[in-house]
Amino acid sequence: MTEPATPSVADLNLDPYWMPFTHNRYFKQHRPHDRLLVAAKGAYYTTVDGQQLYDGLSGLWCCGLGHGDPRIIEAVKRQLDTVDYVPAFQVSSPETFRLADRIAGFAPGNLNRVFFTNSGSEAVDTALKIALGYHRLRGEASRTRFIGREKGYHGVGMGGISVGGMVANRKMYAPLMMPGVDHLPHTHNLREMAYSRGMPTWGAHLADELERIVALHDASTIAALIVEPMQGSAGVIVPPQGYLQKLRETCTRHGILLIFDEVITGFGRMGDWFGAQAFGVEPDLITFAKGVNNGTVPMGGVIARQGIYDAFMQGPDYAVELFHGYTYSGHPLAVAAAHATLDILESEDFPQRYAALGRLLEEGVHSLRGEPNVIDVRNYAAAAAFELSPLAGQPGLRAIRLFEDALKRGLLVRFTGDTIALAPPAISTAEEIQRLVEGLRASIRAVA
Ligand code: PXG
Ligand code: PLP
Repeated sequence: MTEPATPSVADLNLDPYWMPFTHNRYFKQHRPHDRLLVAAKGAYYTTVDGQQLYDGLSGLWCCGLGHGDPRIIEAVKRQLDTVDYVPAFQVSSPETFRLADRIAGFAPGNLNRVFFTNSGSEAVDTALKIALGYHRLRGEASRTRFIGREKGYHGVGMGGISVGGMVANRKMYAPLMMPGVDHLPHTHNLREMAYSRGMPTWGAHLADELERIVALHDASTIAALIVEPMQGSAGVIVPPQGYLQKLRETCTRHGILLIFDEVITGFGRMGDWFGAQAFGVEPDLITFAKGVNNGTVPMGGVIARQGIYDAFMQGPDYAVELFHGYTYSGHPLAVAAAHATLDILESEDFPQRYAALGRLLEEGVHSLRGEPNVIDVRNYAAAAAFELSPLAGQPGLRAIRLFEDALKRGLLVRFTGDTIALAPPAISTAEEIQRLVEGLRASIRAVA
């Protein structure tokens, strides 16, 4: 790797910062300057050395409008000058109420009650608690089980890893995980669905597994099913045609709540406001985060069907109904950033712009079929991925090499296993998508 270019970076002590989801030893040994970012504007980051990096994953799926939009920045600055913090419990601000009202307006059907958190992980644990409470309050306290899905990512809270299906995120914490969780099989099958454009035609029958799981445990013990409409973290695994509809029907038939974890799929990425609308399936609860305020200030939340909220509204009206909340639920800075983000999403019809970008992306990424070691290409709206065959005995290494080669070409992308995931900012031009694809083609060849 290159020698440190500026004294300030050369002097930087990398040891104390324990980096999340990162190979800490490798990073600290190599001190990669192209992974130390100091500025961002539009679709580009700037590294400490002044290199421009195209932001191929919109941050971590959160900055879909690109970076530094003056309308969002100004809204946050204005908020700081007005009020920095408002207590979240027993007190609020008009803007927080107004934000919940707006989010309810974008949500499908009668999902119209919004609870704020600070992250997707907290949103997931909140949704699981709401599901348990709902059944208990309705006299079905035996409904305590949750069903997740293999390869699912629901953040890193104890609830989220329990319903999640990523073994590396789970195995270390096995004794702490929630009891009474079962998992649907994942829908990733290269033999049947490699190179699908959009939703694979094969795989709806995998939803029938839910009937088997219900028969095993009995519906009276199951509180909720939680799935990502499109699995993001696992590497853009798109639901097969008819699959989510079947899950919905089975849940309805058995009184099981359906939770869509829309932390990645919410707020435009799927070409509609939520994956629920894009895929035409209405869940009972939606979790969101990331795109709600373009990643500017941490924020997440849960949107509940009105009947779920209503079930909690019991007992004397001076009593707290849900013993749950975060110091920073509905933080004024996050709320301000969200209003500005929603203004832009709404006025410039960003869901449609994501869909249009998706058409370019689809053409681009599928042209990588046939490149060395590429074994799958998949996409839905403005999300795409390609999968590489692993190096013998060293799974993941080929993708790491590709990631590093792409950085040299000015492209920041994301790898998971041997899959490269792409979620470009919606403001990207056709030329930028072409440069992204051609840069990745060169990287695929370089690491072959
Ligand atoms: N649910 C889903 C569906 C997610 O994608 C979370 C919950 C957790 O959100 P927080 O805000 O607690 O991180 C996520 C987060 C990646 C990547 O590279 C994906 C996520 C986070 C970081 C990286 O795919 N998803
Ligand atoms: N731990 C302690 C000791 C606390 O007092 C609190 C909040 O008051 C928390 C954890 C939870 O923090 P947060 O509300 O930011 O999630």
